[in-house]
Amino acid sequence: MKNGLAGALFALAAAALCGCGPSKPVLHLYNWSDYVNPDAIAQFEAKYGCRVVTDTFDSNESMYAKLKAGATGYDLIFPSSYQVLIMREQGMLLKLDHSKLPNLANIDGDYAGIVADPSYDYSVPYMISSAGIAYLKDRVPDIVPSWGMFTNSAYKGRVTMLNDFRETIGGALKFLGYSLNSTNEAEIAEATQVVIGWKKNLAKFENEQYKNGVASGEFLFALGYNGDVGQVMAENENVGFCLPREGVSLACDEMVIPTTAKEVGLAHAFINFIHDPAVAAENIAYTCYLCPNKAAYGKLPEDVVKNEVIFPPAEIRAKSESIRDLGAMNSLYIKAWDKIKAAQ
Ligand code: N2P
Repeated sequence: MKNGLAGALFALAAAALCGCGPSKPVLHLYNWSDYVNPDAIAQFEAKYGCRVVTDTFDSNESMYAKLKAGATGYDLIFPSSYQVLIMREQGMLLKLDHSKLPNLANIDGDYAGIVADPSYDYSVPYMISSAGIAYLKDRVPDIVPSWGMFTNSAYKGRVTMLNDFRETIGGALKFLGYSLNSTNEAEIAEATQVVIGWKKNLAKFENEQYKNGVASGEFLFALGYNGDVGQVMAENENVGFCLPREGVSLACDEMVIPTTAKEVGLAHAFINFIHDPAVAAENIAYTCYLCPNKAAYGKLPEDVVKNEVIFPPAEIRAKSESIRDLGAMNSLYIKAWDKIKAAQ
């Protein structure tokens, strides 16, 4: 009895010393990198008395492959709309409880055409993104807002494109005047030859290092995601960004709860928190991506509202498309990508 009491006191004292009381719940996110304002995460942790741990992926396909290989332990995942539909179809997603998501009312219905499901049954839009050209202003004075830039051999070996078959082959399809969701074999074959030509000018296909690579001058221009480039531009005025005039991909990355999630309540709380107007406004300003939350727009500083990296001009939007799941026809792109990767 005496020993028991002493032991308990010792344990209490030890806990007080190391600061570890009863352990906090942990919300596990599986997200793209540099995609959430760190202050928002800190605010969420304080509000809900939890910790948020983030694992990152650099393409829908690598995320999906990891889940299919058996990775569990994630409470909230951020796939693009076309990938959401594949995961939903396969029963990988939990139906959302709208009673826990009052902020759904703030979502901007203008993007209903590109989200996976405008009734938000299994997915809630997070950010709209597009891929365009990041470049160094002083080193690429002849920059042209066109996919044709990748054909220019003057910058051979100092250029990168996304290691993402829908984005990069999609760019070649737009360059040729076709849909980036084409399922026409002849069009995809033509686009494959275009990318094989581009590859001769590239240092590599890559999804994350281009940010610092362009800023440091290692790469002179790169196909990259608008917000990531916007974040670099905020620190380095020699970095520019343009959207190819032939049109680009407009992606909506969405928040989904996998059926294997443990912290389902916290995951709902996070989705709702992200669509709080003040949180959404600060998240847009920090990430340079567009959270489609109409209640947030009025809270944005003027320079953010005018930032064309975040809000693409209407004429480009009109020529752009969202990447769609092509079902069995996806294999055409997978085969094309294999051919591109094997080409010298
Ligand atoms: C964030 C990249 C997100 C855009 N680093 C991908 N749709």
